[in-house]
Amino acid sequence: MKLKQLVAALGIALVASSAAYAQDIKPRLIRFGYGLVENSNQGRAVKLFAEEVEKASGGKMKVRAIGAAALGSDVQMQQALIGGAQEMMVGSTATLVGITKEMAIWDTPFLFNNAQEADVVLDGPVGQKIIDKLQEKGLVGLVYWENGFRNLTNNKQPVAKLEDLNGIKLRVMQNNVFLDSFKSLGANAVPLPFSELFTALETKAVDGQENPYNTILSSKFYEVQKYLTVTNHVYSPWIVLVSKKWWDGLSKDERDVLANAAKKSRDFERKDTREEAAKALAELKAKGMQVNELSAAEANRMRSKLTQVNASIAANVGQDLWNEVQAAVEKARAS
Ligand code: TK8
Repeated sequence: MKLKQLVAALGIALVASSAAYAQDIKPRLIRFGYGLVENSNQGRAVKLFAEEVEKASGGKMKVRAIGAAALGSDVQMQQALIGGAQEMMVGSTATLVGITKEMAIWDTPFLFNNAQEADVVLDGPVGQKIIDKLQEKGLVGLVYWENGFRNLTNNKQPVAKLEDLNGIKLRVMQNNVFLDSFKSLGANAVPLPFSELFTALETKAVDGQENPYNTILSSKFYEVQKYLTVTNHVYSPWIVLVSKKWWDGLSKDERDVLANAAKKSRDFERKDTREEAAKALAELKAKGMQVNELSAAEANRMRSKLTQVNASIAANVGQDLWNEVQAAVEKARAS
């Protein structure tokens, strides 16, 4: 490097670092809780978020990532955020419905045909509108991540037709839409936090559950579940949340650091999740799971049963919001 270039490079470095220095950022410790294990799509994205926050804050803001529900279930962590005892978390929108009823819109069976539609709608105006509803409850939502399309597993028998679900004790998320949906299919639906699920399957307290391939793999459900039925019955988002109590005390620069890192983590997470999902089914088969697809006729029977919950979702979230989401999906589908 010539001297002139060196001087120029040093100058740029100096300007860049003084810009970082001028930022209004204090030392902060962020306890970030999540439900899955570290070696999962969720764990990897939390790690990336932590790295981005540290980098952008010049090491002042530190994220302590705490997985495997060590800080509690989704519902317990939400309460800790509201009370200000924990700063951040990521979890299913479905477990938030008790706090913000509008979140139930994302539980609509077969709302999205593919992940691209989900991205457009979740990241668009109506997705933001629903995120904004969290504020009055003491939560700030930053971004939606992909949990994914949910599929059914159980340990009793292959589910090839609707009647095969009769009497199967099926764990569902703590959410009335899921409870009603699976009751209407004839299953004996039992709400349980995710943190208790593996043990419940292992001890046969429940026979089955439903989650995306990624989770069935990372949570090792294949060790305690024999049958997997490809149902893709709903697309589940995750949402990255911040305690509003804590957020209100942050500077604009600090909030920007978190918001930018959250967007980076979202893009990373969706890509990672989709790559993993594309390989996960083959891996689950290799681990010994018996996988079946539904015939078109049976898939339709299940679909028409499941979509019977639509009217009650619309009533709960409000007809206007329901219509707005439907319109956004149609627009995304047409584009
Ligand atoms: C993880 C949960 C999980 C969800 C569930 O905390 O409970 O089945 O799919 O991802 O949010």
